[in-house]
Amino acid sequence: MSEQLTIALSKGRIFDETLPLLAVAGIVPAEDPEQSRKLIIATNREQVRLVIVRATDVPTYVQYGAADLGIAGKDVLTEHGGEGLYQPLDLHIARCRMMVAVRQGFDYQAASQPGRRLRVATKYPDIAAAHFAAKGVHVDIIKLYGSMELAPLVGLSDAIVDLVSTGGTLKANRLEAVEHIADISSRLVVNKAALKTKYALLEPVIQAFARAVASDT
Ligand code: PRT
Ligand code: MG
Repeated sequence: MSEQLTIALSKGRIFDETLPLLAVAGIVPAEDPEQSRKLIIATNREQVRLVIVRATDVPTYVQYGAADLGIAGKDVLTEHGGEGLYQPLDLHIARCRMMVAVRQGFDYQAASQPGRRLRVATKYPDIAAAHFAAKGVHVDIIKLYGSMELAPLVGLSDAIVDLVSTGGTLKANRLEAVEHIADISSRLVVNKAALKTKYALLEPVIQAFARAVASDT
């Protein structure tokens, strides 16, 4: 049996922005995951297949070797911890910013003074906790799985820690960004064991991605 290369990707912006990079590596998916219900997608190359998973699950599939490589946001990777993963490349795709945001007019300065406790809703409890700990601000973190923007509007939290790209979602919900935590982009992640055992298959793909990124920046 010939060796297989399995690439973990999430649907949506990461898949869309990865297509041109895959093309440089000579890999073209046989189907569009937005149109198909299939979770395993073949490509033009017999040895290469894609698995379509939730963005937050990409590092887990790669960590356990269910996928040899994958593409995941720095936000997701930081929260996962990166165990078992080699991260050779910043792909500069799916770029956005991790921000603290509050209701427009909310006195964030006063609410984050020493002696106060700030309630923060987020999908990123580790990133949020580390950010406020470094500032010496006491926080209660409320873990959510989506639509963080709603939390301050209905009194669930004082602030949110979330990703901002155009700023349109904050604006539509009368929220404002008050602090920048980190610039975010997506990274190539590779299973550390696969890097050794499947080096001949993996190396050209990693090199092609590196070329595509270099020609784009
Ligand atoms: O959507 P789903 O719940 O399935 O999973 P997901 O949200 O984790 O996946 P997806 O595909 O939406 O995001 C995948 C990755 O894209 C994230 O892990 C980020 O690294 C990156 N990325 C880049 C973003 C954004 N930009 C972004 N704007 N991820 C999410 N957003 C959301 C943000 O959370 C907020 O709700 O878009 C909204 C803000 O957008 P603007 O343009 O209104 O500011
Ligand atoms: Mg999303």
